[in-house]
Amino acid sequence: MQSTQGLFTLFSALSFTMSLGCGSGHKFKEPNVPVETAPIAQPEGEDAVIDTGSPVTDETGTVSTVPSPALPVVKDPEPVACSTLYNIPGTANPFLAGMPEGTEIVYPASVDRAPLNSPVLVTPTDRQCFEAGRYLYFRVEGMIAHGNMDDQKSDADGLPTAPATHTLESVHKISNVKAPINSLIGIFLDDRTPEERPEPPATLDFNTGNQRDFKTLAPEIGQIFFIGDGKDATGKLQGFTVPVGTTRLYLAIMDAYEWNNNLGKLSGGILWVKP
Ligand SMILES: [Ca+2]
Ligand SMILES: [Ca+2]
Repeated sequence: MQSTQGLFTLFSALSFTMSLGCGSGHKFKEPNVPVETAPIAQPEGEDAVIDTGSPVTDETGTVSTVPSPALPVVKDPEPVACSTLYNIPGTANPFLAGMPEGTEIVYPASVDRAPLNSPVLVTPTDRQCFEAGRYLYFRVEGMIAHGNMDDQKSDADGLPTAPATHTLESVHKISNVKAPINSLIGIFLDDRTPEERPEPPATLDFNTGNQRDFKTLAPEIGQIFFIGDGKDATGKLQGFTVPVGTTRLYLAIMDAYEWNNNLGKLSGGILWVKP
């Protein structure tokens, strides 16, 4: 009988222990794990720190002077294409971005019209590359001329000796911009036409070398920004942050007025670091 009682006591103790762990009212709570918000890697960025084998203290407090084996160098991932190939004619006027066919911008000598002078809408191959906060990069090739003279030609960085701004300033509530003539410029839009926005964003200024030599740039919806050849003075790709609400990206050419007489074209694609 005593051994039966002993077993009963043991069983009761086990049941009590299990009820503490699994009984109702003691639901297991997941620990709060922060969602990883790792920044998107910069292209061609600094390599990971190389282990130089500096002294390491072990659990016993002994300092080891034996060099630890060198860690492999981890390179940041290279950006890859996130759009179909685009072609931007010199006649692409950024102030017609998102505007319907038939829209006109009247300059003293002639008129720019949509869609003939509309900027180029970039089609992403993956919608995720237009997610807010993501960095886009640009691959750009070609030559542009802001008029029909040979000495008006340049690459996508534009003519640094010819700083420009739109003579009509902000149009359709798209911001004005200051940038070298001929340079590649861009504008993010949401689903609204630009005119539905309450105010045009501030005018960004890229007319000095320093102003163009940013590592990253975060333009607003409806705010024209300089892209140039997409690289800084050291040849490194510049990152452009996608603003909240973006559904469209237009690319155009910098001029002061009258895009319809421009020559040449730029081509390329947008890039991203695939998550
Ligand atoms: Ca550049
Ligand atoms: Ca022109």
